[in-house]
Amino acid sequence: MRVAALYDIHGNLPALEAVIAEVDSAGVDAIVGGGDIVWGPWSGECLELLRRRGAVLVRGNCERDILEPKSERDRWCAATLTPSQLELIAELPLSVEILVDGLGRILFCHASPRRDDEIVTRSTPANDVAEALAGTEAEAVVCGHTHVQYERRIGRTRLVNAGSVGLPYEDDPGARWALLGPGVELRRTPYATDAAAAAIRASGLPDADDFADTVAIPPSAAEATEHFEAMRGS
Ligand SMILES: [Mn+2]
Repeated sequence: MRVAALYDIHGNLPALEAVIAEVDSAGVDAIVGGGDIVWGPWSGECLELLRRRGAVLVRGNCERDILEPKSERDRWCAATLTPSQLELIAELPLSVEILVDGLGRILFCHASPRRDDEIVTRSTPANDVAEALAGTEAEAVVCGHTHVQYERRIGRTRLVNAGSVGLPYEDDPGARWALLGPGVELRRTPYATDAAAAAIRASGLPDADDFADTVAIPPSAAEATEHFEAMRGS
């Protein structure tokens, strides 16, 4: 069993299409869509592509936000989804477990096993991470949410952040994801990010410029990690 973990796609269809092409050439048995599939320009199209590919999906905070919209972007994204797509995201589980060759039982969750919006970065103190993982019996946990890839060991648990397909904060542009089994590979898939940014600007997404700027010229992983750790502390 080999699994492609595609997290934080954020409705970026060109990024997802590029990753799926690479997933196909890598040869996997399952695709996991690790939450925050939506909340971007082509949320419905991304959901359909994953659904067509039989992906196993978990819920992120953005699926929750769209179902209980508070911001203009929440409402705009919700309006782009069909009733059946809204029903699909309302039924997603917080986590799923899959047995993967060479890695054992892996728990896939968006942010942490207990919350869809908990911040765990590569520099979060190990004691705090252990608390977030408490009660998890899986050999490995794959998370996302903070859009920076990493791999850590916390006690006996291997913790992998798959990074973000659609909106990575990783110095260089390009989609990030993880290939699992028998090892852990943190992958980068280049795609036409300038063309994607132009299409995002024209999509009608509220605050599209911020989104497009991040796709074209991402912030550094160090900067993003520092920002998230400051949020965690506050
Ligand atoms: Mn998230």
